[in-house]
Order: sequence, then structure tokens, then C-alpha cells
Amino acid sequence: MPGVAIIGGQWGDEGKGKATDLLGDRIDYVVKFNGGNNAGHTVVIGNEKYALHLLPSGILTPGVTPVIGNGVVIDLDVLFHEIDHLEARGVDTSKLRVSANAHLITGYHTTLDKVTERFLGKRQIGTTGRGIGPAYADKINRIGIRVQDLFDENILRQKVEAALFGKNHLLVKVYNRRAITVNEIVDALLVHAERLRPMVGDTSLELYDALNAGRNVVFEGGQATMLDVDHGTYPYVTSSSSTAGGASTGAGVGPTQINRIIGIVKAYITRVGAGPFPTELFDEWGELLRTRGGEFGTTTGRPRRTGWYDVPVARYTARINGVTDLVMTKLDVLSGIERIPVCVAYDVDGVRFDEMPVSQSDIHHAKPIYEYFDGWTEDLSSCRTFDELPENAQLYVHALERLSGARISAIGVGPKRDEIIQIH
Ligand code: 2SA
Ligand code: GDP
Ligand code: MG
Repeated sequence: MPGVAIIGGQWGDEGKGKATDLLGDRIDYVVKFNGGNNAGHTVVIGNEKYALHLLPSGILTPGVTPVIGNGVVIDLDVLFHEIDHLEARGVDTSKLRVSANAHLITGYHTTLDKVTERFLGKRQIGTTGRGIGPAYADKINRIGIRVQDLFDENILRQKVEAALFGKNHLLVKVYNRRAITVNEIVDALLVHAERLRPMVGDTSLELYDALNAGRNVVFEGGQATMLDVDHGTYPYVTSSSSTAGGASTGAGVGPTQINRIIGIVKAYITRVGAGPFPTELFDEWGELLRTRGGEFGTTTGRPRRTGWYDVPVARYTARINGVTDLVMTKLDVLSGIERIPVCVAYDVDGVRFDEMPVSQSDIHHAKPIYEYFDGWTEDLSSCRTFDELPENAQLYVHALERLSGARISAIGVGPKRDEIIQIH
């Protein structure tokens, strides 16, 4: 502490929500800096299970100030639905702060996301259909609608008009859909303006002041390194910066104020949506990981693709993010597997790659080179210290630590808040 980033180290769903929650008692602010309601973080507290999409998962810890940073794209219907849902379950959301510079997802973004995917056919990305890509495209194209635009109807109307220009042509002529009117979008946005107003501010300045006052701030990454628009398996990526650098731009905080960068990795690996995945399993082992690990999307319920731990991915994550330590989740899921394969390098058409290949074609052709580790049969969920783990589980963790190039500071042994072994 004070500035800690939590970053997905694989293709998402590593258990970032749980890792953020783990630091809960010591944190003052939790900032979501990228993505939108494509994210899905599941946190289990006691017998209660919470699925969060747009709100940072730190909102579940009393006293924490949750922040939606400028790098996020916000669907206001979803935001208020999520707030109402949490309030109904007794969670206090009154401290939520929202950046005036965050962009808004509107009806035309979700429509475009869905129709474009359909028309891509075999080249589909497998998006979550939440309008994420089109909203970021407008941002980069400088025709996005920002939170602050809600508070001047004239400006809002002009901006929506500019954003719709061209889109209606596409929707009607290419995709055979009805045209979207300026009025319907403006009305749908303005419905939320007054409720949102008190939450809106200069969150970059608020975080600057907080960090300078010695407050502990967690920057909670959505998606993951391999889904980052620059560093992931492009074009099979999300449209935001989900690596550590994104925490700085997406929250408006200088990089030197982020002191610790925690990469979250599973003891195996999953992916949702399309795109290359070298260790993917299509056999009963893949099914076992999916069933045991509960590998179904938090947002869409889609079954996740599953595979063995991938060292080149972990090494890449450690490098791209400047990871200070790794948290490894879901070690418990591997109990009962006699010999656990770990991909230590790739074979690309006869050439060995110890590091992630830079060429997209090479990543698509990469075949895993496996090393095998003896497994264990014990249930790990009650282990709370490293020494309590079966010897082979200890050896597995030590081997992955050595191969991945970053120290492992905690190990997840179950979905519950306390089912974790803290090493450092
Ligand atoms: P998008 O919707 O434009 O961001 O989709 C682009 C790619 O990014 C992937 N993506 C994700 N991968 C894993 N988990 C995500 N969130 C949900 C969860 C997923 C769900 O946490 O469980 O519920 O299905 C997430 N969000 C985006 C997506 O699969 C595309 O490959
Ligand atoms: P996120 O997107 O990275 O926050 O991860 P998700 O919440 O989408 O998916 C991770 C899932 O794994 C959730 O259902 C968690 O409750 C669960 N989980 C987290 N850590 C562990 C662990 O150590 N063991 C087990 N069995 N489940 C875990
Ligand atoms: Mg998730």
C-alpha cells in the first residue's frame, strides 16, 4: 500500500474480485479504471454471493469509497440497477464516486455490438454484447458522450446527434435495422442525470489528494492482460487497457503512485469468447476443470473454455505489468488429478518459444510443451498456511513460482472470503 493495482494475469475470471476483497480491511478507495459491465466479479461473503459488473467489488467492504474512473464506459441503466440491487441486500453504496470524464454506453452501442458480431460470422470476437467496443470506438473517434455532458441538455443533444451521424446509415442500409432517434437516446440518458449528479466529480483529483494523505487505494482491473487492446491476443481482445498501465490512464493517477502490482492467475487457465488458447482442453479434463471450478461467465453465463497452466502467459503478464507479486487462485480445483500438466513453452512449427510470440499467426499455431507434476488427493479448502498444503501441492506452487518469474504471495483454496493462504 498505498497504491495497489490488481490485474488479471490470464484471459480473465482469475478471481480478481476475491483478491480485491481480500485487501478489504486495509483499503480506503477501490477504483475501477477500465471496461464496463462486460466484467463480472463474484465475491462470496459467508453464505451470500455477490456478482458485480459495473461497480468495483470493494463496494462490499464497509467504509471503502468505490470510484468509477475516467477509463470506464458506463451503462447508466445497469449502474442504477446494480446499485438498487445491492441496496436491497443491505450494502451501502452512498459513497460511490463517478468520474465526470467517464464515457457512457448508449442504446446504439449495444445494438451495434450485437449486430456487428452477428455479421462477422466466423470472425466473431465473442463479445459480451454490452456495447463495450462501440463505446470505446466513439471515445477514440472523439464522438463519445461523457458523464459531464448529461448536465447540459443542449450540449448532450448536439453530441448525440454527432454520434448518431453515420451510425443510422450503417444500421439501416447495412444491418437492416431501424434508425435510432436523437430524442430516444437523449431521453434515456437524462432520466438518470439528477440521480447521478451528486456522485460525479473530478475523481483524478480526489485520488491524488487521497494518495498524498497516505490513504490506501486499490486499482481494480477488469478483464485481463491477454484481453488488453494493446497487449492481448488482438483482435480477440476487449477494447480497453486492462494492464497495469491502464490503471494510470484510466484513473488519472501518475504511474509512480502505484507501488504494488498484483497479478491474479488461476492454477489452471480459462477463456471466454473466441481467440487463440494454446493449452485449451477439449477432453474430459477440460470438462472436469469447468465443472469443478464452476467455470461459467458471471455476466453472460457462457461456459468458459478451460486449459492447463500456461507459463509463457504468466511470464508475459509479469513483464507487461511489472508485477510485484502473483496471487494464485483455485489451487483446490486441481485436487484429485494424478499428474498435472503445465505448459512450460510453445512449439510453433518446430521452433521452441519460451516467451509469448509476437506474431499473431505464431500464437494461433502454438502447441504446448508440457512438464508433468505429481498431484494430490486432499481437499485443500481448510488449509490456511502453506505448510498445511500437501507436499505435492507445495511443489506445484513452488515450480509455478520459479517458472512464472514472480513470487506468489497468496493462494486461493476455495471461493469463500477466508479460503486463502497468505504467504507474504
Ligand atoms: P467485450 O464484450 O467487447 O469486452 O468482449 C471482448 C472480449 O473480451 C472478453 N471478455 C471477458 N472475458 C472474460 N470474462 C469477462 N467478463 C465476464 C465474467 C464474462 C461473461 O467475468 O465472467 O460473463 O461471459 C469478459 N468480458 C469481456 C470477451 O469474452 C471477448 O473475448
Ligand atoms: P474475476 O472476473 O477475476 O473477478 O473472476 P470471476 O468472479 O468472474 O470468477 C472467479 C470465480 O472463482 C468466482 O466464482 C469466485 O468465487 C471463484 N473463486 C475465486 N477464488 C477461488 C479459489 O481459490 N477457489 C475456488 N474454488 N474458487 C475461487
Ligand atoms: Mg469475471
